Amino acid sequence: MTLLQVELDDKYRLESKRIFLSGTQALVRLPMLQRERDRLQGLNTGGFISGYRGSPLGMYDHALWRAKAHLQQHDIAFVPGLNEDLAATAVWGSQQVGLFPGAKVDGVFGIWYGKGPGVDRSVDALKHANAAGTSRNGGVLALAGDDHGCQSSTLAHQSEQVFAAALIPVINPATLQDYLDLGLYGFALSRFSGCWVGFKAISETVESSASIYSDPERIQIRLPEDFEMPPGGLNIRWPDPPLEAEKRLFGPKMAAVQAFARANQLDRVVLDSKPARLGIAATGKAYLDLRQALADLGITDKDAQDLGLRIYKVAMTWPLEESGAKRFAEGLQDVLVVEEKRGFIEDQLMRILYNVDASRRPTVSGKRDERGAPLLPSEGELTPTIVAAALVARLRKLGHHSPVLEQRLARLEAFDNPVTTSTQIKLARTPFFCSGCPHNTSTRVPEGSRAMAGIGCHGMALSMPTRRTDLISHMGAEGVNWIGQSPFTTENHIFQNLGDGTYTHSGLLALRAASAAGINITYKILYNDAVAMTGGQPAEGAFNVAQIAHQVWAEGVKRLAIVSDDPSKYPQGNYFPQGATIHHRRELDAVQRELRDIKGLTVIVYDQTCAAEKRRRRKRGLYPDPAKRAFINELVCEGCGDCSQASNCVSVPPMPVTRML
Ligand SMILES: Cc1ncc(C[n+]2csc(CCOP(=O)(O)OP(=O)(O)O)c2C)c(N)n1
Repeated sequence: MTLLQVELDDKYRLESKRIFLSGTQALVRLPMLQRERDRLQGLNTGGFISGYRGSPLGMYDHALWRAKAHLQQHDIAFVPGLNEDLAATAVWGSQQVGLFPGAKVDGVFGIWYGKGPGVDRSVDALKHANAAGTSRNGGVLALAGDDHGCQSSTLAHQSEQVFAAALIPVINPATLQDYLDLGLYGFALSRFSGCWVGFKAISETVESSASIYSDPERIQIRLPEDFEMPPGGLNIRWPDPPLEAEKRLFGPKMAAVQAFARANQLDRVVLDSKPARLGIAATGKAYLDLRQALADLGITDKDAQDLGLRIYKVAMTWPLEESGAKRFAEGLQDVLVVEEKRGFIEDQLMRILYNVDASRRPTVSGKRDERGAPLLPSEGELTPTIVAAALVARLRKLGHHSPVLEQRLARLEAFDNPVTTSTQIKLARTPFFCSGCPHNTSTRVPEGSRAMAGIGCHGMALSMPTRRTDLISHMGAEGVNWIGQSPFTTENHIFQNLGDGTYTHSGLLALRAASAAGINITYKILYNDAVAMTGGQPAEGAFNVAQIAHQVWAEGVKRLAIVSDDPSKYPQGNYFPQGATIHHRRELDAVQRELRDIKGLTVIVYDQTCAAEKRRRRKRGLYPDPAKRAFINELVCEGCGDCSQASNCVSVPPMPVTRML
């Protein structure tokens, strides 16, 4: 047997039909597939991608940069946004191509991406763009990186309700194959209905890898035959009075979404029984939890049919397609909705079924059962065992008492929640700065002061008692809570940490707000020359320290200090604003003591490159190796641990005394 010729780039070569890739890579492949489909249909389209990084879509930009040549071949432009809402506006712009003469393409399909809080902060842009609509040969997918488990966020996120508030239909894919298939359906839905289409990307899926089929012709898209397109269509136009846009959105655009989902059966019964009595509707990752729960309970498809189960895999979670939902519920006694976070499908299903003849209407449970008792939690994440418990409870309610199922469930639950004894040690693995991280030094505050944290790696100071750093806000509002606190406290002053990535994204405005409000605050702009927490991307525009210094100077700072590990590197002359002073980091404490006593807005720009970035750059020969290295002399070390404390560095542990004796 000859081995297959396999190359790393196969995932982006359209000739390869079965490919192994990660979720992030699938989202890079998707627009290429769309371009290829268009080409096969004689359409000369282009693609436009913009958004802002943040887990679980933290590495999407990296993957897009790496695939640059492939994207270019497919006429796809990637322009990272300065922040999410500006990126959304740029993608809106991609739909405006063709409104005026000069268009070089038949249409531009767009992808917007953002982490959950990025969706939140972009709602104004999303509402405007969705009301305006997409172009006929364009279409937009809005990727929402939702961190359901709050693994890397300040809040757990779910974007469905936000999209629905903007009347943006939502697709919730369960697998990587769904990413490609439903992604293509999503573009088609967007073109047909004139709506943007929300597309969920949660860590479990986007960070997984799979071998999937990728073929531009795999999906056969049907245009609805039972929908009458209004004169003038549903796509973007200009001029477009707001109330007409609203009428179009509420009326025919929403109807078109339903018609498209109906014609293409986006939501499908994937398992049925004759007769069926318990229906389970599930979506996204929760659908996989359900399948795992069935497997863990030892329920095969045949057993499921004997039990009278019907499973409905919902792909478009909003607006829930009504005819399919009614067909699914027909003849059932009971419906269980399995979805992660707040109930979303459940409420819609209740509404859809409410007016169905009461004698033919099943009870619906999900987050709660029919008596209002909690069933599936909204908080945290679901697990197959949690779903298994809900399933067994519903079967019990239908009169199916199976000792075997109960026993299996008890085993699963025991496995999930092992008994803890008092002798067990509870270990928490808290995050910490990398060795050599500038935040080890920069986040110190002088005796008698405290600091507030911001979004970014430096936020880890929150868990370090020596840093006297408490409270955090969302990205771009750093320090602004002090405007509301300071009039009512005897505390005179606060330090506020702000990463250079966040400063560029939105933080400059927070600083302006502090200046306008006249509060006593010292911003510490932590210039580590990287958006470190999301993977070391450059901040958009790549401002250097001097540019930032001039920008904040113009905001009316009362005192500006530049602190660096190497102050000698700056050019002489008017490199920094006239009033700025330059210091070695050894002087940080003294500088902070001075600035905290000055009334109004003061700023320190702390300049030291991210340690992980230095390592990366050194490997590529782009950063000098240090000429000087520090060692602990074991012969004279007394193991007091002072150096460990002072450096705050995880690589500088005290010497064990026994070794020295
Ligand atoms: C609105 C929003 N978008 C994206 C993120 C994801 N995010 C978390 S930390 C971070 C980077 C912060 O970088 P920087 O301010 O430079 O601080 P550093 O990590 O370098 O210390 C980003 C983009 C977020 N939390 N909120």
